[in-house]
Amino acid sequence: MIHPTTRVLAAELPGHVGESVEISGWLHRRRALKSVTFLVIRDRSGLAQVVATGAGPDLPEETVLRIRGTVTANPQAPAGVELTSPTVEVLSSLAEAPPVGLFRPAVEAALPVILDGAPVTLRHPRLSALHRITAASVAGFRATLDGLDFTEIQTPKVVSSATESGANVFALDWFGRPAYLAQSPQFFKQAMVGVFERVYETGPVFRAEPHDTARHLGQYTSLDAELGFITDHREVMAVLREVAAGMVASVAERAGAAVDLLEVKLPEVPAEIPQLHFAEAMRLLGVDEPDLAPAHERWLSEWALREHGSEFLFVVGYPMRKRPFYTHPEPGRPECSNSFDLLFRGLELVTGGQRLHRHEDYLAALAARGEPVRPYEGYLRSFAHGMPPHGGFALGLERWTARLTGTDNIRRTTLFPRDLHRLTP
Ligand code: AMO
Repeated sequence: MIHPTTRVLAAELPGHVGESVEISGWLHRRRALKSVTFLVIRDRSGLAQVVATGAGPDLPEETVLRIRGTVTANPQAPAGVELTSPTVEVLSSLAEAPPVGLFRPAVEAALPVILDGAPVTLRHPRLSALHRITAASVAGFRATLDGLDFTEIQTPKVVSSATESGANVFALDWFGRPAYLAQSPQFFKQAMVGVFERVYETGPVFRAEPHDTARHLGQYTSLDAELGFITDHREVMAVLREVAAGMVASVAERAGAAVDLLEVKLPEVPAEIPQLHFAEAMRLLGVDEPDLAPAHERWLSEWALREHGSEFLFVVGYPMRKRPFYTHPEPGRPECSNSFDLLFRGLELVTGGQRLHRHEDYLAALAARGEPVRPYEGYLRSFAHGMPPHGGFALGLERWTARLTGTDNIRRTTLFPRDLHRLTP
């Protein structure tokens, strides 16, 4: 049973004018004027203003307090109310001052200072707002797929073979046997199509990514979906369109205050997201490469906005040689694949496509790449026992929030980033 609490949240104060109430939170800001002292208290719902006569308690910011006082209307106060005649109780005092002024409207500290001090710096309303948007996005991902009859799964993060490519795996010792941190839930989500037809997973994945860029992490959160009985990759793209729209709607609904605080301009997700074949993209870009460079992604996003008024663009038909072995080729054009990337505001956000589904096609694909079958035996069992045509996608959560909010580096949309240089806090 939840014990009844007398605590009132900052955001609830306007409903309690004239009453004596108790609030609790962190001392966000203390400002002593000649005859009054203002204490701004921060809790999970927002900020509350407390006015004490005289000097008031002399406490450093971030002290944890419980305050009883009278809710008094004051048009000049935030939300039109403040707490007067307060009695202040210290729940926890500080051993150390915060590394940045959490009460300042903007966070001016450099990124390493913010990341080093994450347990404290993330308390800044502008920084926590990013993560509230992330939480609302995940809720939207789940709600959309639940609505489409998908089943949520959880799969191992320690695996016996690489799932994406051999190069960027973290190796570890698993009771004396070689093992790897999972680069994706790819094999498991495909196998579970054989059980549930439609599955999704949200969880950490690991890439031993040697790139020191603003869009790569060693650990990130992958939002994965996979579905069976498709005609081809276009059905997967249609599901992804619903997911993107559901995530945007959920952010508007569940994280409205964060959206307002950060002045986020939420995108329109077109009923049909425009798409471009990889070969056509190369022609437009005037280059001939096996993959899109970051500058190409930015250029193509601008093109989509200009030509189609869309902040989202599907690029389809990537060359098979640049896609993993499980990728389904494009019928009649075997050098291209039934796969896609979704670009959003200049960045690759999602990869997906149709997969091979026949056992013999997997054996042929591995042989063609000179890969042994043995490490994939567990994976291949699904196909030996009958799998429908299927496909799916994975969306990088930190990239999503970064592009949604116009944040320059995905380390800012990660609570505790893990990269080439960072293993703490
Ligand atoms: P892929 O490897 O393209 O596809 O990854 C999918 C999406 O994950 C994000 N991403 C990253 N984000 C942060 N740091 C990284 N190092 C990083 N690497 C990738 C990107 C990318 O679009 N199994 C396939 C998906 C599928 O086909 O279902 C896969 O993992 O947003």
